[in-house]
Amino acid sequence: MPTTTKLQLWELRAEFALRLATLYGNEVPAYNTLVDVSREVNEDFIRRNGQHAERLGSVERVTAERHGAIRVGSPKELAQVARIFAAFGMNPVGFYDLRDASKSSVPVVSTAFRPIDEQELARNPFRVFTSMLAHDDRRFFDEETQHQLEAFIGARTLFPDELLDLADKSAAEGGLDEGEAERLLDLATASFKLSPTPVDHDWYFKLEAISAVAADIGGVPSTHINHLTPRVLDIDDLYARMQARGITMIDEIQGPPNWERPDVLLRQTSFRALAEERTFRHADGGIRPGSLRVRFGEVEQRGIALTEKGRNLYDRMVAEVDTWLAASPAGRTRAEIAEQVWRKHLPDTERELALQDLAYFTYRPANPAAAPRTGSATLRELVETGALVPEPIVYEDFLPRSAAGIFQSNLTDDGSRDDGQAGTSYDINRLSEVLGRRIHDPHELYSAQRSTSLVQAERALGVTITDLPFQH
Ligand code: OOG
Ligand code: NI
Repeated sequence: MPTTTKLQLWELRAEFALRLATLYGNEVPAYNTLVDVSREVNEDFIRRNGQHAERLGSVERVTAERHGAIRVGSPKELAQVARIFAAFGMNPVGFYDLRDASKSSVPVVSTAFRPIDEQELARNPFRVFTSMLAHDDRRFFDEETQHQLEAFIGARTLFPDELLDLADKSAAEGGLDEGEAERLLDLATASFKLSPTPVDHDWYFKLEAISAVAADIGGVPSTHINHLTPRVLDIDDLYARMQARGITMIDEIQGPPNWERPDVLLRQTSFRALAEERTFRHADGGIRPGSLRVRFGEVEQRGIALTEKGRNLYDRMVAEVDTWLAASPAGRTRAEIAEQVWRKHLPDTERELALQDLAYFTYRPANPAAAPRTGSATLRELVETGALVPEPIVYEDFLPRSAAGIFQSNLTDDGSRDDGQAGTSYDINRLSEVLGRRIHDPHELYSAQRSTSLVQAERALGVTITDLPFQH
């Protein structure tokens, strides 16, 4: 019998990410510039920082690392997307409500599909931020528009049955043989390609007046990658280099400020991509060329994942920056204020972030001779004597406020919303039902990783850790 090689989920995922990058680079050439500049930034950072540069991920991982963003129109489409990503070992994690995180009109709720276990993340961390249009939210859409959206979106097929069947098979069997893998990759990549089908002019611009995001989702007959985001080790350097090349970046880097202390969570920035040519079908029956400008280039720098306690502190600091900024004389920037607020509240070492239960770490037994002989010890003792070394866990998720900021700063127009109306209520459970699978809570994933490492550490050192600042 001929033997065929089976491709594992992570191999399929890595290949899928590469094919999407090729596709997107052909469609949006500025993306290739961004990738080149990101590579230069990372190489220089590694040259300057040596081994320490790999503290938050190996050079191989960071160089290959991307996140994508896609947008779909209905619960049915979102459930199909979940089946496709499962074929690549990507599971839904986290719930983001961008309707409330933004003052302009961004009528979507989102999750991210990504690998969830440590080994899978290390092999290839490809993740895709996935948004679903809240077409039934009365703050944005009146009853007539809701029904028109349902009819338009209900009539289209984003993903062929063959793709969905192959995807289910890959997920069930943990991969596919070469021939089927090739077919899966072809079909999956093609479904995110920009469609040449003419766009219905009046329908598209009716939606655009309400929300450019709604038009991008519900005004066209297919879906496409909105952006692909490389990871850099120094986003301030990237920002400066892109501007030096004449590319206008958005005003601010979203997320935590620049400082020399440990980086936490996620810093992101973006630029508007050029207008792209599309053809439009007009009310007079004519088909004529025009252009749309909906895609953008984004880049990010990842830091350490914050615990719930750390995240609450982060949210309080963001609020403090807002208040302070509003009361400040013109000319003071958010970044300057943020840096001061951060210095006031956040400890300056990884060790204190770990011991005060502000950020997630795993604990590596390093020097068993330093461990106490008494059979029990506090985490602080073990870390301070060098018996255990905390290693940071990278933040693998997103930030709703930054996501809203990115959406918003790349729109030409705020659109319209009527906050006098009640919104449709969505939460992680309702979206899990839509997906037909449970959306993981990011905190549970990070904290399980920390617990596992502590259990192993206790065993390796032969001690029980008392006084843990958190449950495990
Ligand atoms: C998603 C925007 C959010 C991020 O990195 O926070 C996002 C979109 O534009 O569809 O990608
Ligand atoms: Ni993004």
